[in-house]
Amino acid sequence: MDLRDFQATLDYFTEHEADTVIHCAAKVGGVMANMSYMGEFFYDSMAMNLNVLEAARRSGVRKVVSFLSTCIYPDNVKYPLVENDLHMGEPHESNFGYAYAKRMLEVQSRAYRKQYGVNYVCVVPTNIYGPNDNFNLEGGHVVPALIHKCYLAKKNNTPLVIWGSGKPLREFVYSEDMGKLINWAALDYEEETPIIFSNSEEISIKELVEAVVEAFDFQGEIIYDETKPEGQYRKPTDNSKLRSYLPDFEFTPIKEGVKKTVDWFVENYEDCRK
Ligand code: GFB
Repeated sequence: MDLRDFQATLDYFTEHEADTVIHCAAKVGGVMANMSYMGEFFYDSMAMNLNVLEAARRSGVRKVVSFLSTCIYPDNVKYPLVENDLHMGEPHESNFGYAYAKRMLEVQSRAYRKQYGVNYVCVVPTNIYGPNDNFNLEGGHVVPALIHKCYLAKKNNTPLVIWGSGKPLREFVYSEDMGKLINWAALDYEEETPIIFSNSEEISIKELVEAVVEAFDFQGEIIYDETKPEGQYRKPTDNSKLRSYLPDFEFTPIKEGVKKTVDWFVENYEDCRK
């Protein structure tokens, strides 16, 4: 159903009587999509969040795990980011519509804990990538967009064009690792304060390009188009809270995750989102 429609959402939750809800639904996209559709990113995500948590509450859902993102944290804050910095200033101008809608999801979860005693929690992943991602060249995030671009550049013998200078830094997490962490949170995370899910390992976009190029054995020209948006320069995280719970959790190294995603994309090219 359309989660922007409260009655349809409530009917669905009432009919299915869930015990736990994992709330991943939002209007999502890369830096260009966020900048181009700021109003929709705010309205659609706000509407979905309000409806999902309220329908969950009314239908007796005991636990909701909601997704935030490190990009919703303040742009001017002492790095690395820690969980409690969430409301300590304006987010980056490139995605404030999405960012404030997600911040209000944290506020709604906390308010519902206080009034209704429900165990609604929030997790904060860094940039997620992997199989089943959105490989759209304009609206997708950097990993899927570069994989799609490199596939076409190799096939058509054309240059691989990267947005920006390649200098910005990002932390990436492979989707299957995120799945395992979410399962843990659904079963065992009870705190009011969000928890950051990251490996706290920054790489530059240039290093990411090298991983994609290596995975495709691409030999062609690489062009950096500095007329394209770069978003935040960096958003490094402190994952010591996660490590206090899961000291031995192993994250998939970026080269291995990129290779797996490239293989999945090539195999599913016809049917994947793009
Ligand atoms: O993944 P991305 O769109 O999101 O961009 P953000 C990451 C970096 O990759 C930026 C560069 O510095 C881009 O300039 N980049 C280089 C590219 N080539 C490309 C390309 O072909 N496509 C894209 N998309 N980027 C998002 C937020 O910020 O982070 C969202 O806007 C969301 O709201 C997401 O939260 C996790 O990391 O800049």
